[in-house]
Amino acid sequence: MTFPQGFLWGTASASYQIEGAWNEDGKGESIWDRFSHTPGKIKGGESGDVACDFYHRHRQDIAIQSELGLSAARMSLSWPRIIPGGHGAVNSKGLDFYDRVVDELLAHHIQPWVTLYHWDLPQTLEDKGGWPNRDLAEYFRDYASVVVDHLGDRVKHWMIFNEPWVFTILGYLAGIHAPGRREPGEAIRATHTVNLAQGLAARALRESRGKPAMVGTAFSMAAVHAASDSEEDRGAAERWHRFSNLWFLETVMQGRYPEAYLHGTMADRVEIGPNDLETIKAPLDFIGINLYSRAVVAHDPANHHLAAKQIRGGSEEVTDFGWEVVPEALSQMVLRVAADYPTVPIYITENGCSFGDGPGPDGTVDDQRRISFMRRYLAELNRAIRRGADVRGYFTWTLTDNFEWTEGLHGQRFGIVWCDFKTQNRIIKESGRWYAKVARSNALDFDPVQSHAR
Ligand code: IFM
Repeated sequence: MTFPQGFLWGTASASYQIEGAWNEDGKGESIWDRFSHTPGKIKGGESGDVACDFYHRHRQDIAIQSELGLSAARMSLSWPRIIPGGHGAVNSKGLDFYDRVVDELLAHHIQPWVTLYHWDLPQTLEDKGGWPNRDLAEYFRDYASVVVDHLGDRVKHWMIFNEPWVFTILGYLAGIHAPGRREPGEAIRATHTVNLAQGLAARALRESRGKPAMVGTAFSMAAVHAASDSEEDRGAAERWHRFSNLWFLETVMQGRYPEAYLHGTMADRVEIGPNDLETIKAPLDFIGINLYSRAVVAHDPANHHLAAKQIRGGSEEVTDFGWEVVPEALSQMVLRVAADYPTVPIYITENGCSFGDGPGPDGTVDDQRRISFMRRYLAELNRAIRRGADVRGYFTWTLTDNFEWTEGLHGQRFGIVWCDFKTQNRIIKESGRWYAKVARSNALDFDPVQSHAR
């Protein structure tokens, strides 16, 4: 199975999950610093204070990416490292760090794909109300301008947000991610501010003094499967799809909220200003899809908004996180997005799995389950491409095992490179070596029988 010429192969990462150096060189506190320093929030009381120490070890990690023959690296910037107070004064040492990382990637012929925001909001802005506060949209636009003015001469591919649905809903509704609030009304308001911020930042990135930028966002997506064939369950699945997959995509592409509610609209729930939808609409140059699994959804009259609930899928094969392994979810999702936006290129900005396999007696990490997972998901991606989807690259989550949010450092290992968090020693896993072969040959050796052997 070959991939289109020029197809990009990379890994994805996020500032808080790998950088460490949480209070070095003038960096401000982020909501994830505050959250992980609050007892009881993170498994084992761990934090990203040091994480993979990428702040000091980025040269080594970029050398590994180069050794693997990868052509692109997705990374995110820490807003409080660059603007410690969220808006206003810029910390030049923060920008210097990202200069070093971008220059090192380019020196290894690896394209930097930069995400502006992967969840580490400056705590000062949370103190002003966080994402439910509309003012944040403009602060975010200003941050985007600072960043693109500085890096835009070298960075050509930008993602505005990583998984806007996840950080608004888990952060402000479910309360299991920073800032840990459980306020349903505020959560929906947060989604509106983030949509405004997305539109404003897209313009800021395009107005940069540098060369033209390609602008997208990395959306969390899961193919939604109805719990049964009943009309009610199918309706619920469609509403779930619109809310969880399209809430930030249809807005930016078309300037309207998807019709996800059983009764009423977004405008009945949040005040939408007269020009808001115009501001929000800023069609993206590419669509980033982060996909790990599927969602199985049933009708639920107790949910007054979506009248839907996610239920257990029941697949036997799951990752250590308990996420169902459903490779066809990737082709289904890609083909659906491609059908909705046939002229917009798609990139898989995240896909991967958590399996805890560690070093064996010979020192190697033989993570065959990860290889099996990746091979089957990539085969499905290849199938979607053959059916006409314009997919131009794949970023596996992630390079090194890292800080997996509430699961801490040791809870879930997603890396193709083992990280010993005590010694900071790295070992390229067998999956990393396998992925390197795929990237180098731009092709997948797919044997359906072997690929199911676990
Ligand atoms: O680690 C996360 C990442 O930050 C966002 N997408 C999902 C990954 C695995 O949970």
